[in-house]
Amino acid sequence: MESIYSNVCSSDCRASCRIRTKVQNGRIVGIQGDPIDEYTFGSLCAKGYAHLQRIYAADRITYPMKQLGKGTGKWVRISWDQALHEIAQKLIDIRIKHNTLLPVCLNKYLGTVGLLSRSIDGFFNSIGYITLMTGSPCVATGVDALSLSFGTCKKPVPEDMLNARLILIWGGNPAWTTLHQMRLIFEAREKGAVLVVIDPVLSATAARSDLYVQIKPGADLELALGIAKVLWAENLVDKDFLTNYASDWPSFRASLEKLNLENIAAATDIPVAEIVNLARLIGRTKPMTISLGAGVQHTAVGGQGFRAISALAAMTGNIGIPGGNIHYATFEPWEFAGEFISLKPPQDLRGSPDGNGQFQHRYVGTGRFGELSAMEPPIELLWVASHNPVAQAPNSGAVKEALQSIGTVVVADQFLTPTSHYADYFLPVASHYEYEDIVISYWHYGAAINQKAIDPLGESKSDFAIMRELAITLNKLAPGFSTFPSERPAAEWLDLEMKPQYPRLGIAHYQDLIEHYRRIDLPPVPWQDRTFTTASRKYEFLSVPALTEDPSSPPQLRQGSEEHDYPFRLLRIRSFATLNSQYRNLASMEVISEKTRVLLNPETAYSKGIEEGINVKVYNQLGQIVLPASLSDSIPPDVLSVYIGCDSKHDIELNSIIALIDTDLGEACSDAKGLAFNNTYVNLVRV
Ligand SMILES: Nc1nc2c(c(=O)[nH]1)N[C@H]1C(S)=C(S)[C@@H](COP(=O)(O)OP(=O)(O)OC[C@H]3O[C@@H](n4cnc5c(=O)[nH]c(N)nc54)[C@H](O)[C@@H]3O)O[C@H]1N2
Ligand SMILES: Nc1nc2c(c(=O)[nH]1)N[C@H]1C(S)=C(S)[C@@H](COP(=O)(O)OP(=O)(O)OC[C@H]3O[C@@H](n4cnc5c(=O)[nH]c(N)nc54)[C@H](O)[C@@H]3O)O[C@H]1N2
Ligand SMILES: [Mo]
Repeated sequence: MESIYSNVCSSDCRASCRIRTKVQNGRIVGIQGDPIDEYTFGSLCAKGYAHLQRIYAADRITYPMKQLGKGTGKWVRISWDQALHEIAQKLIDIRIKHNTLLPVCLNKYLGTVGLLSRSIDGFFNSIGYITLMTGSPCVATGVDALSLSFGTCKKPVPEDMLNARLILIWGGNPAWTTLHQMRLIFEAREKGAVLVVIDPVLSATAARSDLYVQIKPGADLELALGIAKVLWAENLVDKDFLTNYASDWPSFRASLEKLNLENIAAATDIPVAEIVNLARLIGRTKPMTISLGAGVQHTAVGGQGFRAISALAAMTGNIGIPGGNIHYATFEPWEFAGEFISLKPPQDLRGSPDGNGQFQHRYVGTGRFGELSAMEPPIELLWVASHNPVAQAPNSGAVKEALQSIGTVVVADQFLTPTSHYADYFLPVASHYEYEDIVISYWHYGAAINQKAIDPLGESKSDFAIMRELAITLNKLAPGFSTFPSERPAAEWLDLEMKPQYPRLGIAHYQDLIEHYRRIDLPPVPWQDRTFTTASRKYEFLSVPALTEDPSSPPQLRQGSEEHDYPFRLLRIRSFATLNSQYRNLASMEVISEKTRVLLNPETAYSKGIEEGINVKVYNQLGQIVLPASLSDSIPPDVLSVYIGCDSKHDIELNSIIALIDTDLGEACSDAKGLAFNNTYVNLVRV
């Protein structure tokens, strides 16, 4: 018996590719891109094609387990009944002991962007006010920055890049991370568009550009302001936009006039003549569009950097026009009903109010695991889902310490990750081929159904099923503990959550998505009326004087970089073959991707006596890692770049030497500042 199912990749990736899945006798035998998808045109990335191996991987865990001592590796198989009862009893004991559930902490991120994963938040909302790790290690800084300038973070549809004559890729590597956007970039180039890439590393995308600008890491703010100065000085600005649609232009202009281009050249490592040429290209080639990536916003001044870069689009009138604008991210397609999130704990079990008399969660910013150990009441149970913080959060030493110190750590995942090494319970999660769900892309706004193609492998369950069954167990042991409506089937939840989306998609029920390709009806080009959603209803420039150390002195830029004791800036490079910490365990990926290694400039290597392939120790105040060196002219002499490749045998814990440093923004959209992963400095030595 052979059947074909409609699926969609649920990874946290811009593409959210639709997939056609071939099933024979209950087993998936083929995965291919869905040809009806107008964005992917039926092609998948290397990771998508590897789903088949990932689903049936020998090291996938498909039954619940308990570890006899964190970090011992002594896992024993247990039944779901035992796992759920023991965890439920812990929750009940915590409530009895503390009269509040604040000692329970949830740490969840976007291992899946499927709609049903919101049931995890829903479950915890249904039992009480807990400690919630909030914020985003990813887009929060950038979203806040663009919201400050425009009022709302909006973007054009990906295809609008075809209308651009100049494309600036600033701090992103779409050739590896946004494959289908790269196709559109190539098409735009064929039509005559010029591609400029601004990146400290000559990335796969930079290698395909017309003009590559090698910038000093973290100096994007300075470069953007330098370009803005030249645009103004050479009268390459759109006066209509600046007069009628922007606020604060006179003060922004005045601060530009006081900037010194020589200082900017020193801060960015880009000669004045090159800055002037780039500004002329930007000022004279319209429409121009800018694609902003994770690189700029993972620095301590990333938010201000984003605002300064977006100022270039505003000054040149490239806002609200086809082929213009900023491509970044938007949450606009995610306006679901909020049924899960709005669940409330039982009235009589709310616990005690906080200092302000409010009943609400206690928030801890993303990545700040060190803070968990110092809380009162202390954290006694941590639930990690869709996240691998030991591999991905900064300062993994502090993450491990926190996990070690917490009485009960539950990890829900598909594989034994570095995080689950410090867990007491491992709950096996089904892959997205094993239950029905919905994914809406935050990049191209396509809404796709994910059909259940096969039964969950072994005893694995979707996060939804786990939360639902935990609610049932809890209410059996302590009636009325959770308000989670556990009798409601998943399909009904999906329908309820999707109700506000139906008119936007022109469908009557989410299952209509099996036959139809639909996108949320957002305008292809934002801000066409040039009425912004800021307080002034105008585009708002950043305030340059805010950047000076002494506010009373005339506007000037930070000189060079911040204080640090180590000579090399450390950047992590995402691989085309992995997704954050995922896929590295697959043998098929090891074949196509190289192993993890540190890339360094040959000049640096020579000065340190390091040759190709030998092991080097990369270290700083946080610790050290040892990995093979690889010499590359694509890296500036004062930068080291760790390429995270595939090593099925062992994981290199890069983030053990990544410092926890706040970015300048992120709180408005996510309740926590973003993380400046790229502000880490290190040294290296041959071993
Ligand atoms: N294949 C693959 N695809 C992915 C992911 C993955 O891991 N693998 N992850 C997904 C996720 S979670 C995200 S957030 C997106 C991210 O996707 P992108 O936005 O493309 O981000 P990165 O791949 O991190 O690329 C960042 C680039 O910025 C550069 N950079 C570093 N520091 C600076 C700086 O200070 N200034 C400038 N101008 N550039 C800098 C780096 O050298 C790098 O080339 O990709 C998603 N897609
Ligand atoms: N040094 C450095 N660190 C970084 C970054 C960087 O550029 N440099 N980038 C940051 C960014 S942008 C991001 S977004 C984060 C990403 O960090 P994470 O969110 O930790 O990303 P992943 O490594 O993809 O881990 C997701 C986990 O969820 C699991 N998973 C997949 N599907 C499901 C599911 O349906 N249910 C459950 N329960 N689990 C599931 C996967 O197996 C995997 O273990 O990393 C950040 N960390
Ligand atoms: Mo991300």
